[in-house]
Amino acid sequence: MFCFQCQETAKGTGCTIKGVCGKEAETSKWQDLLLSVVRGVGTIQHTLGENASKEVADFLVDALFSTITNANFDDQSILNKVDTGIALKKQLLETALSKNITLPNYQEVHWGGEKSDYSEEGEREGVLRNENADLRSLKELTVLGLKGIAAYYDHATRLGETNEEIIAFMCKALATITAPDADKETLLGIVLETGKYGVDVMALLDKANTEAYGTPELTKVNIGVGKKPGILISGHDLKDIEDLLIQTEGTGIDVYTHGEMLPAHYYPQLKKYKHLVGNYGNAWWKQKEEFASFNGPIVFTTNCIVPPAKNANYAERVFTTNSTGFPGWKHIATGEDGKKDFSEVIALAKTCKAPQEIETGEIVGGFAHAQVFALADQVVEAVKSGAIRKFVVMSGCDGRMKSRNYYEEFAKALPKDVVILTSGCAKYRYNKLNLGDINGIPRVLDAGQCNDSYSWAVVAFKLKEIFGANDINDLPIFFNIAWYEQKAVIVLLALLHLGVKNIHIGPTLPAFVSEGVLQVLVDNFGLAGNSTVEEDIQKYIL
Ligand code: FSO
Ligand code: SF4
Repeated sequence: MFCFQCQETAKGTGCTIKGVCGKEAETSKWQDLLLSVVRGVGTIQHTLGENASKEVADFLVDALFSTITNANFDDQSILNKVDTGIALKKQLLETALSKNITLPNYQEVHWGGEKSDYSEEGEREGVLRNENADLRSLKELTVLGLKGIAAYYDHATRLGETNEEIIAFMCKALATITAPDADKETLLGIVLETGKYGVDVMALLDKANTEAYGTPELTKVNIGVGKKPGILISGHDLKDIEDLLIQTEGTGIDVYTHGEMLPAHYYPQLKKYKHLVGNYGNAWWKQKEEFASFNGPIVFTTNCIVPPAKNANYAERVFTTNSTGFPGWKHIATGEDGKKDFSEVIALAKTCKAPQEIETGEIVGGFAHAQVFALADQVVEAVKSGAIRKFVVMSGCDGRMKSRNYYEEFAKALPKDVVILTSGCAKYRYNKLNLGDINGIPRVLDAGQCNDSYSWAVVAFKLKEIFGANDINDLPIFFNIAWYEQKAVIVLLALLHLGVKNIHIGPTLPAFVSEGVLQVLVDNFGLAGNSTVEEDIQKYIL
């Protein structure tokens, strides 16, 4: 196997025996196979020059999403997606034949899809099939960005939003990276264009979430526990938590959010449920301990699964939905009506003890763009008077690496007149530190999930307008982003597309960015890694 798509990749270069995330070599091979089918389907669809059918769009989105780090560890689930893709590819090949359309002569297009060849094809179609490091890097940057787009698109679709242009771009990008002779310039172009569709998909999801559940508002979220049994729901899919809240109403079961589901509390149409009682635990990587003490069922709606220890006491209590999966865990499918039936989860919860308390207090969030605009006068006044010196966007991911202490220490060391703008699970490093406020404006403004990084772009453009700045980069905003998986890749590409320069990413630079490509990103966008807390504060804040 060879996988280097996340920040925790082995030795900072690539996992070759087994994933640091727990992904087995066999699973990695099936994911490589699935991605080659995705490239084949995308290329043919693009060559046909027509809009993808719902089946093709659903396949591409689901397949890409399922290969995100920590999303799906279930070989059978991945292989079922391969089967679906091959069946669709055969239909598309027939369409091309009937219309006399000549298809490119790529392996991914013409491979017949015989089951007996799956293994060999999976081996052949790994990341290292591209020998040139820079071309490989650009192709991977594109596909990793597409994975992020797919995840956000999936959530938006679940709330009824679709966008043919995004799907068409996916196919175009897949066709571009499948071409064995694609040159550096073409590939760099497609990487940057991926960022444009990153902005579009985040805007689509923002619209889907706010139209369905209202505009996020300033909210205090309890981090303690109640006395009733609870269900813990993790991940990003707001439709799933809504279904769960409706079905648990009046049952005597409380619902708690975990990890990236915390922002559900900020939406009026979700926070109205009295039995949505709090947020339990921290970012994804602490789940082994926190799921053990939660005592009740856990529902994963997206990636962020950590394989449980062999003797884990919660393995029987975990359920997956959407593109996620884990061998032996129950998967709850989406019904014809787009809803899920959580009755099995609820029945199990009734037999469980209430969660064990691991902390008490509350955290404040809900500062997506509309809420920040509501405070605009206050914010502008504070900037003009000098009460706010600077904003630091510290969006992104949390993770296991010790070096991530940087972010907690950085937050603590910031002068008291600096405001942190956050989103994604990176916030768990500093959202419980009680960093205070500036004239009533909290020093940590949490917009929501990683996709809500979009809010900070909207806010930045609004500030540019208010202050009459020529360039977004002239504003007193420093971008210090933590990354872990591929949704952070699309957030980064989206920011580059919007013209944000001098973004710092850490705790390490991506292994999939080759030296040559890094140089391009440094030269054109001022992309940089972070240094020590002291140095970075000195250089970029003071
Ligand atoms: Fe992932 Fe990062 Fe959204 Fe976290 S991009 S790791 S769980 O911030 O949040 O999905
Ligand atoms: Fe390694 Fe990350 Fe790939 Fe898992 S997702 S195999 S940890 S690079």
